Amino acid sequence: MHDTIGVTPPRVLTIAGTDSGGGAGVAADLRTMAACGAHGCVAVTAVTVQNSVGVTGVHTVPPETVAAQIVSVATDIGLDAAKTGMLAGREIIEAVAEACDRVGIGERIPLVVDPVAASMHGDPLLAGDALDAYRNLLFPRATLVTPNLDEVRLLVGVDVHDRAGQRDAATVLHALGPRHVLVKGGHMSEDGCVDLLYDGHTFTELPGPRFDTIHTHGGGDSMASAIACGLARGLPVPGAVAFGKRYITEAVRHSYPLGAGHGPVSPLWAVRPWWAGG
Ligand code: PXL
Repeated sequence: MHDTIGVTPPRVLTIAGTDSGGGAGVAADLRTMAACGAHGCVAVTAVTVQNSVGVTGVHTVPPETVAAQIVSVATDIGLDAAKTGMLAGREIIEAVAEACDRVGIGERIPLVVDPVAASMHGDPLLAGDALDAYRNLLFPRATLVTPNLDEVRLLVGVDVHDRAGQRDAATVLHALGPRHVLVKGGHMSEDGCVDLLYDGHTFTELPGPRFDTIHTHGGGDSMASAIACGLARGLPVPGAVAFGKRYITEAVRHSYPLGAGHGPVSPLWAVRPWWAGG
C-alpha cells in the first residue's frame, strides 16, 4: 500500500449519451469536468452512432440500468453536482427522476438540466412523447435548466426572436418549477450572443461574443457541465453561470474543424494543449 498525495476533487455526475465522433455528450462533459478540476462520473443513457455529418443510429440503455448507474456512484463516490444531457425518451426520464429522488439529486445535490432534443444537424435525440416528462418530472427538480431557443420552442411553444421574447420564454419556463432558467441566445439573430438568467425575480443578461463558425458541436453540453462544476465548487447559481459563460466562450473560440461537417468546441482550451497555442 502506497500513500498518495491526492485530495478528492469535486465530484460531478453526467447523465448523458455517447457520441462516437467524440465531440458532444459524455465526451464533451468529461473533458470539461477534467479541465474544470472536477472528477466526472457517468450514467450513460444512450449510445449514438454519429460523425461530424450526422447521427445515423441511437441505441438506448435500459432505464433501470441508467438508474442503477446513478445510485451506484451517488451512494459510494458521492456527488457535489449532477447534470443531464441526452435522455432519449420518456422511460429514461422517469427512471432518472426516481433515481435522483433516491439519492438527493435536485435537493441536497444541485442538478443542471440541459434539455437536449436534437443534434445540431437536426437529428432527433429525444422521442416525441418525452417533452411532458421533461416538463413534469425533471424541471421541478432542477436547480437550473439551460434550453437553447429550439428547445424553448419545443418545450413551451414560445418563438424567441429578441431580448423581450427571451424574457417571456424565461418566465414561462420558470413557472414549470426549476429554481433558475438560463435561456441561451446562441441562435438569436441580434448582435453578440446574450444568454438570459432568471430566478423568478431578477433577469440577468450575460453578454458574449458571437463567433462566425460552424464548429460548435457539443457547446451546450460543455456549458452545462462547466456550470455544474461551478456549483460543485460551491458557487451560487449566478456565479456558476457566469463561469460557464466565460468557459464556453473560450471553448467556441478554440473550436476546430473535424471531418466534413460540424467540428467540436474545445473544452480543453483551459489546459492549453499544444495545438491550442499551449
Ligand atoms: O450537443 C447535444 C448532444 C448531446 N448528447 C449527445 C449528442 C449531442 C449532439 O449531437 O450527440 C450524445
